[in-house]
Amino acid sequence: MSAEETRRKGLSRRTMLTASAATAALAGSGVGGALLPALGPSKALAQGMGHHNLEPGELDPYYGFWSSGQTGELRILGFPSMRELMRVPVFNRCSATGWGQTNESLKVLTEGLSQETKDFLAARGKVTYDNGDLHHPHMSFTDGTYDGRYLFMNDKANTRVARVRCDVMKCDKIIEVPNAHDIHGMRPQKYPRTGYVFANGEHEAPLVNDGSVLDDPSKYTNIFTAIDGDEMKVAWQVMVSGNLDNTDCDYQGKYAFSTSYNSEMGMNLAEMTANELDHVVVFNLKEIEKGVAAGDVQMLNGVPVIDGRKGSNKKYTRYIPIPNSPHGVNTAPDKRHVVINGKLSPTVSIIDVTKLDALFESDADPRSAVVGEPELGLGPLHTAYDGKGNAFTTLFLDSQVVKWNIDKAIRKFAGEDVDPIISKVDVHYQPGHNSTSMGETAEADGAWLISMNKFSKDRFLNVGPLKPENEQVIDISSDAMKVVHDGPTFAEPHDSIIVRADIVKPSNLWKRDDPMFADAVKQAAADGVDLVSDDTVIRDGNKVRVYMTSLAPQYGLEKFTVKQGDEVTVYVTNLDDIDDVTHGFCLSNYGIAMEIGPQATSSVTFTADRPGVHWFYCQWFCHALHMEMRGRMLVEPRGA
Ligand code: K7E
Ligand code: CUA
Repeated sequence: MSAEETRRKGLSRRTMLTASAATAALAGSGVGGALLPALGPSKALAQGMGHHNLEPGELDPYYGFWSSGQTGELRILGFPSMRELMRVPVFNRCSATGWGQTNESLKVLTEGLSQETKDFLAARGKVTYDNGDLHHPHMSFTDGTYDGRYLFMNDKANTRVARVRCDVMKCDKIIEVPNAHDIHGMRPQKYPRTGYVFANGEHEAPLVNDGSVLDDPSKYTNIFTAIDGDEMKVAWQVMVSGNLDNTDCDYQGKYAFSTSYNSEMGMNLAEMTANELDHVVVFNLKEIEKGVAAGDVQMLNGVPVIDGRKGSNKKYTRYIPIPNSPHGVNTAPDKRHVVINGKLSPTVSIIDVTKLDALFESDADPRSAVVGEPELGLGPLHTAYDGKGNAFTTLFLDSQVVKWNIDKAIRKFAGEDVDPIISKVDVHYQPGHNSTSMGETAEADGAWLISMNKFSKDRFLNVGPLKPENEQVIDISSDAMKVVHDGPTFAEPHDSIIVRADIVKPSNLWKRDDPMFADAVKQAAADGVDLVSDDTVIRDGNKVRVYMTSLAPQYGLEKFTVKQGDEVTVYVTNLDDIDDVTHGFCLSNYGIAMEIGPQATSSVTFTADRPGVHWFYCQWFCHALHMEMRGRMLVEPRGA
């Protein structure tokens, strides 16, 4: 270790805050730096020893995949350092990358929309939505743990589900889910693999929502959807009673679960919270598949819809009464227990999945599957796990995270005099989701917890009436949970997953045969153009296709000429094959900008309706002569 590194360690305020008191005292005297190397920062991190801060140049042991709520993007963090590594635009419009403007992104954003939605948007001069509400990012599973293939995420605002490819960390599919309203809870199947992506329609509405039924809630229904995550197509849907909040599934590949905070099917707050008991819906996947195969469905917007409503008396669903307005549902890494978080009830309810067969096979009392119901505190919303038999539940109203033991809670429920609560820690303030490292998989490692708090109030410098949220990293390697980091963040990270870094293996370069720009390759071939060697302009009536390469610090064309009113498509192929050399194409005063990754092709189409000289330039810093990376679009005036 160099003298400089030793000094940094010794003086680091965070080291002092997070190391043991003895080490901190020594650090203050300048000796701590000598002690710390024995642990080694990376080793300490992997062991959850409280060293969430990294030295410059060190890599995190985990990826964090973060939602951004109403911002509509996916965020990638290094964890536990909480350094934001990347933003992946999904449901939002992105100025930097051109997401929502390039032909490649517009294809992803539009191909999964229904004709009705396309018509609705077209009447507003749009081709896609430009907002989204992304709550729940989750990775695909194989055999009960993350497999590094895909990330799936919901859009509550416009009833969509999206997929991000983990090899390039770009969104490659977005589908609108028909018949459902406002996708909220969403989880991938854990076993044997994903497989299905389960998606909850949160809000109830008439099944055929064409205006023939309006203010008659007795005719409203809710829809649970299973999406084929490989094809990104809806496999089947189930009509259910009560609205649907969050969802999860078991490790057997047999059941999925959805919480319902409004079993009353109420339309206003008083009606929605009237009952002491709401429910969790249990979906029997095999029976539903059989029912679909046997044709016990109605086809609606091209999707088989099965009736699983209360009293439909079929084998598809069971309703387990749960107190009161349950919110999160989280399956434990013990592969057996599922925790339903009470929200308005101070309890969580523990379901034992081995007791579910009896519900379907012998019509046992649905409550017989509940094996524990510990009272934890006020406002339990979401639960995470350490893989050692303990659970961590956020208490929204108490502004706390409570650590409790699953086995003790079950024993208490059976009449034993034990206290399942191990410890509580204050968080700042009002936590929603929490996540543990690998905690929603069978490989939960018990190192770290993140508490995603809805309010930061006084924790940071005041930035005006709109304040950041606050995410707090908590060391859970010992029973006394320790908050080691405050992380201010913009709207609004509901949910996150923390994935061991070795599982995620993104590429450094694009492959020339990537499906993302296959249409550009096809069009070039039709024009007799080789994207990697040709710089040329093809005129096709009033359509003009400009093919241009980019190699730092130059475009293949220093200028191109079109006529006013032409529909112009500019294809830029980035020939650089060095890591991290991304180019841009920004056409000034035309509102156009896009990213072109190394070895990728990106394209954008626009009407050249402003005559004159228009500069285009590279807006992604790529070279010492980046400023010089520019060219001109010459637009001949109409009639010239
Ligand atoms: Cu609790 Cu949308 Cu996951 Cu937010 S939901 S907190
Ligand atoms: Cu190319 Cu900047």
